[in-house]
Amino acid sequence: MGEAPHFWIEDRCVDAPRPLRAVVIGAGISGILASIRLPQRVPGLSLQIYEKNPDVGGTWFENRYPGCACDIPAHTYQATFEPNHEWSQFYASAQEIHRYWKKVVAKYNCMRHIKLNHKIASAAWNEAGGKWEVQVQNLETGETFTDVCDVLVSATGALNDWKWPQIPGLRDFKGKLLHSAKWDETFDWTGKRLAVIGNGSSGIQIVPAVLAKSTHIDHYIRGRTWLAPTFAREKVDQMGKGLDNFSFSAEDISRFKTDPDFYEKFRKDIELELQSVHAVTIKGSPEQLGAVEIFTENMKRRLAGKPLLADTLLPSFPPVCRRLTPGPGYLEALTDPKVDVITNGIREVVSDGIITTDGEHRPVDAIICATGFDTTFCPRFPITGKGGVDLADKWKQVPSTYLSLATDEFPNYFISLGPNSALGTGNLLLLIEKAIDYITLCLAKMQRDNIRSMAPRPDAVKGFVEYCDAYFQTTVFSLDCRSWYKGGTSDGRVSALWPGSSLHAMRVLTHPRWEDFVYEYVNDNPCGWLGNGWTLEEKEKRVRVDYLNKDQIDFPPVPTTAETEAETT
Ligand code: N01
Repeated sequence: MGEAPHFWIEDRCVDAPRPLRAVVIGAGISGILASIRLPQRVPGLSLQIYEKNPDVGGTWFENRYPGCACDIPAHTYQATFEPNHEWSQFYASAQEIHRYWKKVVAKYNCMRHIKLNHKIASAAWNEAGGKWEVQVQNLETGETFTDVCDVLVSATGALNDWKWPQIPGLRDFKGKLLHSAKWDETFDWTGKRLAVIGNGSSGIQIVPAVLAKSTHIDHYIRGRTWLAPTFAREKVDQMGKGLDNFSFSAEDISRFKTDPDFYEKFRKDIELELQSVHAVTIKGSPEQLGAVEIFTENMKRRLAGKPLLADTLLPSFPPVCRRLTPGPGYLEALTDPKVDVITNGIREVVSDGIITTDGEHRPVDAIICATGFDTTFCPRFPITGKGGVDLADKWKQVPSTYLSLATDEFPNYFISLGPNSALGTGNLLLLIEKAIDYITLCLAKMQRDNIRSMAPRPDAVKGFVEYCDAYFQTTVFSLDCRSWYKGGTSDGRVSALWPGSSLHAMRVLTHPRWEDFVYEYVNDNPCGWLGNGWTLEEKEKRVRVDYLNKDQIDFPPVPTTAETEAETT
């Protein structure tokens, strides 16, 4: 007698989808897209999305600081399948973006999958059961319960964990203390002296927005930064009288709504421009070297009111090393007599203001910290994978992933906007859509192939980490500038960005390389995917032969006589 067979016939049809339950953490843009795409493409999926906030929208719900807007053109910052014909501004405000995503949620009835005011306390992989056990806290009742699921998707966003800056005495300040990401909307800065700390993308939006009503602004900038010329400048100018201070006129919006060709052309022209600048990220490229000249000229022109400021602001590091923003109105605001740009370091905060390292004391009524987020990718709740390995420990030195989407030792765990997923140039929303698409493909494979668990192979993770490190050496991101791309350091590892262009990411994520994963099968049966020799249609007595429909046959091209003759001569 030979060995006993290592497989057996499963009681399932070959095309019966394996029942799956997925939990998604967060209902920002990633979570909303997951709530649409996962049920669309994964048959019979049981899906639950938990959102800690009382509303959907993530970043665009939470960030309410004055001037908060998207510094990427609105027509390229929307879902591909849900073009908005009503954007009122070239750079849409946070409120308008939030309204857009609320509309998407209503249209696709996403709320049937979303529970608001629910926060994840912990998640642990149960190896024996092949399930995630997720502790969820209902923030309204305080009750905690366990949700058991096959697949866990983290859609918490990379820029969500805001933090106070490490400045001595900050808590001793007796005036109003604010953080850009935790804005107090009752705060009225009319007639107040303000300190704005930080010149990242948030500080750059806040300064011009608070200028008019305040009496004075001390703008503390620790490092220099490049400001980009406006994206699609020609397009903006072509809107002629329509684009006043980046707002579309009623006529423009009416044309967007009634003239589909005009809308499509506008949208694609801007997308094309956004997707055509990757070369500027490469060290020493003509585009990178040219950018220095173009950006310098542009910044000097905008700083004409206080020309000496150019010496204070123009960086020695190359453009794009830190995140680039056009910052409409920012440089112009710095030239206002009401604004002082202070480059001396902050020594301490005292009860009525700020003292810099040169000993100067500047009293203010309010301090606005536009000082950013914790971008170390350390998970905000305990999450343990195979053998109890803790993700926070695993990622302490290097947040290692496979394509930013998953990591070894964490089966059935997927991430949208994980480490090495952000973009220095290009279209981030497209990339989020692609990441969600990739996750749907993985879930569909698990259903089809009767897979209990899948995780990237350790060597695939190692390979991606090494690829990232080698790739970034060719780019300006690895040069000497302090940036959240490098976890807030000047010389650290580039842990936030995708290693390539936005179009490169699209191509990579379109076709999963299934050989880069390890699999375990339901019942440990490696042939379970073959089922019991039946299809569902046969079992349910509803056999169809639609495969003979003309639209389902892949007719091969027939060579023309000329082509045939050319081949034979
Ligand atoms: O944060 P940041 P952010 N003392 O980390 C300074 C996205 N976003 O909130 O450069 C003094 O970029 C710090 O100084 P330095 C976007 O991806 C998008 O502005 O480290 N200063 C820096 O100037 C963006 O990149 C939009 O020397 C201190 C600033 O604070 C990301 O969010 C709009 C300090 C922090 O800059 C983060 O931007 C806004 C200290 N102790 C944001 N600590 C869109 O429009 C920190 N700083 C899409």
